[in-house]
Amino acid sequence: MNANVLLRGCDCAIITSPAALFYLSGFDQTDAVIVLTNSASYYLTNPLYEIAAKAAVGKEFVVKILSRKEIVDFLRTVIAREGSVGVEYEDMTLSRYKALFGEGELDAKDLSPLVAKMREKKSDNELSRIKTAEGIVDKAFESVLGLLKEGVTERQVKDALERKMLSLGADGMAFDTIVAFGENAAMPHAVSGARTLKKGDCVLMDFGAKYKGYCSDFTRTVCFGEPTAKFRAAYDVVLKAQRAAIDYVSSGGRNAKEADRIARKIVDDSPFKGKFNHTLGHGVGIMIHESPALSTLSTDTLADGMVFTIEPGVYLEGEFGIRIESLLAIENGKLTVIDRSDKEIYIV
Ligand SMILES: [Mn+2]
Repeated sequence: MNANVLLRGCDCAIITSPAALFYLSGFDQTDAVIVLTNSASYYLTNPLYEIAAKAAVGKEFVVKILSRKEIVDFLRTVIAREGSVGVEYEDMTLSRYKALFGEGELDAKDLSPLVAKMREKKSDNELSRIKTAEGIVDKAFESVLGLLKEGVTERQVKDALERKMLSLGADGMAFDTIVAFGENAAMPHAVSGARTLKKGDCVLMDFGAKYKGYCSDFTRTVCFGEPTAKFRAAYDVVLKAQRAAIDYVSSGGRNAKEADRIARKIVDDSPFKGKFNHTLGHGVGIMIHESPALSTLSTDTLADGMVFTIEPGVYLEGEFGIRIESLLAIENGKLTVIDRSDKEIYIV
């Protein structure tokens, strides 16, 4: 899908979200704006980025170096000249909208759903960057297991993981790394802190690298010392739920809502009913969370070129949390599991 799709419902598309700027031009930075019309495509940016933008932005764009005020003036002129205009509702602020369109009724079309669709199916080049990013996390995971010793803090393990990802070639983190011990792992998005590791704790690690603009996403939960029977039972349920959802997609199942239902039913038919309290998965690309959605409300169909996670979990307040996350791609009709690390219960 190329940029022209954005002009299907309007004469002029104003693109402002960093993900769409990067997707369309290969270069994003704060304050840049892409303007697409049927006759020309512009990349507007300020003098701070003149040299970088001219080097990085694709040849199909006319790069214009303008002050912030001149960018607004330029956009107002284009808006006045073109018939209908589209903007990204999910990115445009009200103050910017009013500066461009005045105080009248909202009449710009919403391009956000189209922008999400446009980015949903990955090219070979995009897929290869995502695979490289996931290869980095696989290696970082393996390297950090040796650090799990009594008394180490969540924060120390997090720092080690991030240093390892950078040394393996990551350009940065795809999101804030989560390392959570024991009862802290019951919070799906725990913040890593000074909690020290004790015998019997679970260790949940959810992290991702960014490589050439693309994200990876990975979660494993390991045990430090012998786990309880309850933990083992919960781990088995999560792993079974993940395998069932992956089997469904790999055998040609393409309904994202059904994948969620299959995994959730396994948890809900177990003693851990209701303890899988988030969606099954999400698309991954330039952004860590993007289309498609694998959830109870999803209307998405999983199709060729899509990259997405399958990450069921079980979370017991005050006790432990377990999540196992894989990154998957559909390539030429076949499902590829991109992460390679083992998923069987692992006791350090
Ligand atoms: Mn994820």
